[in-house]
Parts: sequence; C-alpha cells; structure tokens
Amino acid sequence: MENYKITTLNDFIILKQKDFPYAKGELSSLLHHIGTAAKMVNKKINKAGLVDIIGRSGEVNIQGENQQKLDVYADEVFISALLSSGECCGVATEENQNEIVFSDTFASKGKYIVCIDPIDGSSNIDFNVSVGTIFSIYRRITQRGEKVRNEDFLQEGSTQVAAGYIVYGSSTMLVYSTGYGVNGFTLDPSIGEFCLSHPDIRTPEDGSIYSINEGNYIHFPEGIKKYIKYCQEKDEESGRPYTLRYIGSLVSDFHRNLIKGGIFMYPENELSPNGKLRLVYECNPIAFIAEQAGGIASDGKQNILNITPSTLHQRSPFYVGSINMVRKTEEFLAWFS
Ligand code: AHM
Ligand code: MG
Repeated sequence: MENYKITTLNDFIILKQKDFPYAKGELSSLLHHIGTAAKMVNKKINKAGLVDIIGRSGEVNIQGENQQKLDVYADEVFISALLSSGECCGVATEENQNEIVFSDTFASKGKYIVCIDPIDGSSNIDFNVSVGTIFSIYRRITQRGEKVRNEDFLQEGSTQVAAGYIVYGSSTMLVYSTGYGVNGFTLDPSIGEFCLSHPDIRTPEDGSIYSINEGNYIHFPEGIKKYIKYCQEKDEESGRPYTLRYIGSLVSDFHRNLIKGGIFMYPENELSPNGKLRLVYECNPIAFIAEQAGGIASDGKQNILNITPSTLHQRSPFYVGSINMVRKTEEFLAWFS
C-alpha cells in the first residue's frame, strides 16, 4: 500500500507546540491565521490575469511608491486575519505609515505584534513573476491590555519569536521558523493545505550564486564592485565564476539561494545611501530565517539582527545567504572603504 501520510502546516504547528511545555497555543494560533491569509492571497494571485487585480491602485504608499491593487488587497487580508486571531495586538506593514493598533479588548490582550510586507516584489505582479509575503513576530514590550506603542515595533531583530515568508511561485510555499530550525510547506491546491515538503532546511556554507541588481553597478560602493568582479573571475578550486541570478523579488531570490547556496545583495548606493530594503519587515525576518538555516545576514559591517531600528520604515544595506559568501563581502567592503 502506498504511503499517503502527509503533515499539514496545522498538524506541524500543533506537534511543535508540545516542544514548549509552557506554551498556551497563542503563537500556534497566530501562525495558523497567517497560513489562512496566505491561502486567500494565493487564490487572488492565481487569478491575477483574470480578475481586476493587476496594475496600480492609483494610490501612493508611505515610501512614495505606487501601490499595486494586490498590495492593497493583501494588506487588508493579513491585517484582518491577524486581528481576528486575537493573539496579535498590533501590526506594522509596508503599506501604512504608522503601526496599526488593535484597540478592541479582545485583541489588545494579545501577546504578540507582527511586522509584515504583505506583497514583496509587487512590481513583478503584472508579468506573472513570483512575488512573496514576509512576516516577523515579536513579543510585545508594553503590558497586555494596554495599547501597543511604537517601541513594541522597534525591537532588535534578534528578539524575534518567529519569522517566515510565503513565496507565490510555480508552487506556493510557506517557510517559517520559531527559532528551532527552518521548515518549508508546499501548498497542495487539491486539498487547500500547506504540507510539510522541506523539513529542517539547512543552507550550504558556500554557494555558487550571486544575486544583485547589477544595472546599478556604477553606483555601488567600491568593495561591492570588486566583489562582483571576484564572483566573475575563474577559479576552479572555489567554483568561480559564480552564476548570476536576480528575479527582483527578495523572497524568491532568497528562497532559491537558501536551498542552493548563494548570496543576495542590496547595497547602499549613491542614489539610496541606505539601500532599498526595509529593516523591520524585510531584512529582519529574512535574516532570522537565514541564521536559523545556518546562514547569516549583514549590513556590510554588522549582523542585521543586532541593529535596533529607530523608525518603522528605515532602510538598510542587506547582504544575506551562505555564511562564507557574506563574510567575503564584508571583507571586500572593509578593504575598499
Ligand atoms: P517592494 O517591497 O516595494 O516590492 O520592493 C522590494 C523589492 C524586493 O523584493 C527586491 O529585492 C527589490 O525590491 C528589487 O529592487 P530593484 O528593482 O531596485 O532591483
Ligand atoms: Mg517589499
């Protein structure tokens, strides 16, 4: 008889809850609600060319970027899923200037806050290219029952309780960590469930892929220009030249490199002195996953997870992936600074 045993995301969450003797299931419930919202967003993305969901919404978000209709839809879906979980007392998202405070008595008792980029890589939506969702969960600093404040959202990345991402690609995957390794789940559309497909993901210490928007080359710091040339040089022992792969969706680029081994780079440049990616809801959750899988993330000088954010939407240069590759970029940046 064939083995049809599958472990769904919800089975897995419940199974893992037993590892924490004092856990009351709040984090499990939160993750469950994120999974449900992801399925709703996935459904919409699958129909992107058929329903009125592609293209610009006509609004500009806090970053001055044109919002896509899907950005707006996903933002609403994730916020309402988090509110109805009852475990989350506030949310910060890429699409909203300030944190959203859940003030009803049910939600304000929640223990956790969530930082989220509802649709990452949204400029790719119109062309059927993979996009993602990135999320990060922290324990609140303020007392339960009080309204959450800005300080709850400006915690060092190292204090994350859980983080993860969803990649809406040729299949849809949810990858998350609660600080005990990284596990990946693929959505089986026939049963509408995320099923464990990538248990205990470990990323190689060395890789052969570098991912960067090389079109910005002339604006890069000297160390990164030199590192790119190093990636392109022939060296049989270290497997160079490396392969360049760049989708332009952080989640998809990171996910590929996580599995295969590689480095994703978004440096500061003359046009954006702090790079493009946002520390709180893009860099920190991805950095948490990278570390939990044996990789590392840096801003070029220090570990991303050791930076205390001072504003919700602050940007940071970002180098993430296989540990030896990230260390090498830090060396190049130090040599040529
Ligand atoms: P977004 O959150 O507004 O979609 O922007 C973030 C995206 C990342 O997914 C991706 O790595 C980066 O922007 C690509 O930027 P660029 O087009 O400058 O290479
Ligand atoms: Mg983004």
